[in-house]
Amino acid sequence: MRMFVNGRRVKKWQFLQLFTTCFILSFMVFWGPIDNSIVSHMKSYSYRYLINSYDFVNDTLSLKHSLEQPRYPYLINHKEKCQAQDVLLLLFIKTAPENYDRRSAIRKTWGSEKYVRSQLHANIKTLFALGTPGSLRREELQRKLVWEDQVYHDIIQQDFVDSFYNLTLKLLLQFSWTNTFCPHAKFLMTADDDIFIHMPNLIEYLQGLEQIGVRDFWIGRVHRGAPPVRDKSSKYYVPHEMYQWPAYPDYTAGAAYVVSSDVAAKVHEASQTLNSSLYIDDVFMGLCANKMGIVPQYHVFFSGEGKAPYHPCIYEKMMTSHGHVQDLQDLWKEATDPRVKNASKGFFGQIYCRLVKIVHLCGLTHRDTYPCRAAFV
Ligand SMILES: *[C@@H]1O[C@H](CO)[C@@H](O)[C@H](O)[C@H]1NC(C)=O
Ligand SMILES: *[C@@H]1O[C@H](CO)[C@@H](O)[C@H](O)[C@H]1NC(C)=O
Ligand SMILES: *[C@@H]1O[C@H](CO)[C@@H](O)[C@H](O)[C@H]1NC(C)=O
Ligand SMILES: CC(=O)N[C@H]1CO[C@H](CO)[C@@H](O)[C@@H]1O
Repeated sequence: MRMFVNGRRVKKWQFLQLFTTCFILSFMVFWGPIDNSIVSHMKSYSYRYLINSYDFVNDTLSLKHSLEQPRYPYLINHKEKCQAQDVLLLLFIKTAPENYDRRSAIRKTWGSEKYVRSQLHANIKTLFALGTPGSLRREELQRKLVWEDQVYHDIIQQDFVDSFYNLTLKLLLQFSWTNTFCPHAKFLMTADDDIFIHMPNLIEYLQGLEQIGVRDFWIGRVHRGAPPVRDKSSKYYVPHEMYQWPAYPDYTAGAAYVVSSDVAAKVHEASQTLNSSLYIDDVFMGLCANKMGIVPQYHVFFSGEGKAPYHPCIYEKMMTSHGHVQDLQDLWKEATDPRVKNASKGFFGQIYCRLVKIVHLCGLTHRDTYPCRAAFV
């Protein structure tokens, strides 16, 4: 790039880079000793520029040999799942052995391959990613899982203990399964089992992207310049030895994100070379992508922690919403009803929906779902 810009531009650019670096350094020096969460956010946000543009992170976290990556055998597998088919989307749902009810609700709603085929005219493959039960009722739970799989044929299980601190192993499972058994799926999505996905909206969106042959595609709710949690009492605590910088590279919330097949392949490649002891799976995925030079895109209708407001004007645009267990089936019925589109029809419908979205998304009491700017797209 630089070779093609003229001399004055180069100086200006270099000056800008120097200025930014000084600004960041001064920030780190003056604010360094003060440690509270606002400061650490501001510090990390300024640091983000460095983290995203240099590759010292991958150098430090790289393994000497890729054989060092832990490998766990499959206990339940479906090698044939993707074979000889044009697959638009491979959908991996991260679930725990005891969450039978959640899987059951997902199979009846947004995870249904049959619904997507018959109503949306697309091929998706839905799989549940699992480790082994860690509790006392281990053998009983495992037996139930095997039965469940004999009925639905949609469980992929590896021989590691299913726990929060093993989520990165589950991430490795998903990317390595995709790489081995389903590299031809146009898109890979990974989602939590307490999420709602508006399949009609998502499939329509992905079909549009497939037509233009999108590459380097990675979308979700992006965390920019997020600082590692250094508070030992937090579930997300990460010790300094595990990750030494004040910010993570930009990454998408693990609740739900989508990547194109080329990104899935690159992330898999990188995941074989990085130390996977960092147990926050979405951050680890961000490190892999960062190593391959892939940056995430923010989609305003991928939710964060919170639930989307219940309203037809929202359903018309929503992609994902977080925290749905009891209400999943009702929400599915309501949000995918074809009459939802009527609310925003015509000139007045559009004004009405704009106002509804502003009220729901831009108010002070608004919880963490879609950002205010989602009301204006
Ligand atoms: C992760 O899985 C491995 C392999 O089963 C197990 O030895 C380890 O205890 C698990 N870690 C946690 C924190 O559950
Ligand atoms: C990975 O990093 C951890 C520190 O977080 C370290 O203890 C471990 O030895 C590293 N593993 C490898 C294989 O380098
Ligand atoms: C919504 O629109 C459809 C046509 O798109 C129409 O058949 C239906 O009656 C409308 N429903 C309501 C409640 O207005
Ligand atoms: C050790 C290691 O793999 N370092 C890599 C970090 O990323 C840069 C750019 O992608 C590579 O050139 C290094 O080899």
